[in-house]
Amino acid sequence: MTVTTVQTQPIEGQKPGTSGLRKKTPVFMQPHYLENFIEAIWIGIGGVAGKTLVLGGDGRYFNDRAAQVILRMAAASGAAKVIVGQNALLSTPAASNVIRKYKTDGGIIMSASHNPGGPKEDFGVKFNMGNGGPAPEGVTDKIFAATKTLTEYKILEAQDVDLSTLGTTLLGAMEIEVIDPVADYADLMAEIFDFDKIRALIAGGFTLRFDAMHAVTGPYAKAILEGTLGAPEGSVVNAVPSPDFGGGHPDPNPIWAKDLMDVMFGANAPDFGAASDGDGDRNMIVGKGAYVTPSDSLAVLAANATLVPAYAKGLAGVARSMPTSQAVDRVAAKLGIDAFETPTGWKFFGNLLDAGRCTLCGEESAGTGSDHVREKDGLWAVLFWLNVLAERKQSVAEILADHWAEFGRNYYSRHDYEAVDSAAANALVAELRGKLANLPGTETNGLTVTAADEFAYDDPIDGSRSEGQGLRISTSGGGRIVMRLSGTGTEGATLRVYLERVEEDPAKMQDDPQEALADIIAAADALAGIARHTGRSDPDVRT
Ligand code: VG1
Ligand code: CO
Repeated sequence: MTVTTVQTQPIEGQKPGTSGLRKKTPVFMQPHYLENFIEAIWIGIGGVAGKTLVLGGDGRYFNDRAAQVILRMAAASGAAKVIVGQNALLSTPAASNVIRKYKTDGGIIMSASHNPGGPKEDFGVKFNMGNGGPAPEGVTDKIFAATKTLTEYKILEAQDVDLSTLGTTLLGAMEIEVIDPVADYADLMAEIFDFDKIRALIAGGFTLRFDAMHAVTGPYAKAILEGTLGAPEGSVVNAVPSPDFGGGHPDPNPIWAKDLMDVMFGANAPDFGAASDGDGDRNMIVGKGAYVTPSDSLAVLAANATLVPAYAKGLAGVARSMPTSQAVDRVAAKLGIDAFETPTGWKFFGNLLDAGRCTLCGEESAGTGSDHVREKDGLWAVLFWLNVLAERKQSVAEILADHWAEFGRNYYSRHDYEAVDSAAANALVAELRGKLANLPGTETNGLTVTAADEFAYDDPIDGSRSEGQGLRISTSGGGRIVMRLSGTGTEGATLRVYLERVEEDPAKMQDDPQEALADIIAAADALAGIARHTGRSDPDVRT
């Protein structure tokens, strides 16, 4: 087989965002587009020669084609071996596990995660390091720099590799091992949780519904929830991964997982509902008539962690992204453990997890995880809840109520303004940034601003500094407003407005979050001029 060296030119705009490079699929399918970015990864990681990598994706449109290109490029540049999930499928947490378990040098995950998939929708590529976690900024900066200077890439001339059959083959001199995408992950879950207890819970009549949203967790949830844990067939719905996620938006929140919400708030609701996203790293938890915000979920799991075998000895610490509600901080304070605040994106948790400084971490965007892998993990969070429910023998609503009674309730909501004109969004941020220094002490909508700044993060482990990570404004009454622009969107700009207020009055724990936050919501608009800049009177999504 011959190696061809293809002449190419830098392509603009290949800067990895919050989680890898995400673009519209037709952009990724342009000549050289994928190849350039893969070559830039090889350069950014110091070459792929002699290395062993993992490859998999969430099965979205172009996943199969991209896998063949990546394999031929890895072989052409001298990689020793690539471990591939069967049919090029691996959920993001499963990929993280395989990278770690087989002590590989890293991996490539093909996914645009919660973004829709299809010929006209989104595709993405991300590199994870040997620890199983997303490449840190130091590495993504090198990859981006390489996209701006590269002039050629190497690719092997070869037929497609059969990725549907388990086992080992050769591509040129490179070994390819096709593995069952579910088996290693299922083994890991069995080590972490008390499967006997969960099995007994389900055998006792506890009912559940897991909505895989036509995305990659279907086979994982079927195998574990229905296969191993004995949930009746049909408990996992939309379980077959499809290239366009059944035409849906595989983002597990009350808007995009509305079907599940309707069932859980309907007359014959099961005891427990959950959903996951395109690549399986996000989770939504909902009880009978009780939606659990991701921020609350993190706090509840932290408070109940010792009920799970893997965390029985207690937590080293917890970490949350800056916009995530401070509910988990209150748990950490009570437990006497560290609570870290990091920028948005899972890559910032990696150093803390590697150093053993934190055990659980999470984001308000439906991401929860622990030191078992270096990605957030949707199905893991679901199993964690099931383990807690099996031990506590209470409903989700009761567990939430108990939690708020003990720790107070951090009312929380995120308002997204999607596909906003980029110039308008940037102007909004620039104007608010310019005002921050003068805000403390001023009053808006009856609230006094107590602090305002732009978040920068100094990594306590490697000392690196990440600036420009979101504008945050604290108010009297335990209120907080955070604003930042999304780094995963592929169309215009998405403005995210994160709203929070602490309530400690036991009589006020069951209010509607939008009502409980009304003053904060009004203050956010008054301070930033959201309607004035964007021309929008309402957000597209409220989570
Ligand atoms: C969003 C979320 C962030 C998450 C990221 C990747 O980023 O806010 O918390 O880590 O998506 O999640 P942004 O920059 O759009 O706000 V996933 O499941 O898309 O890998
Ligand atoms: Co995801």
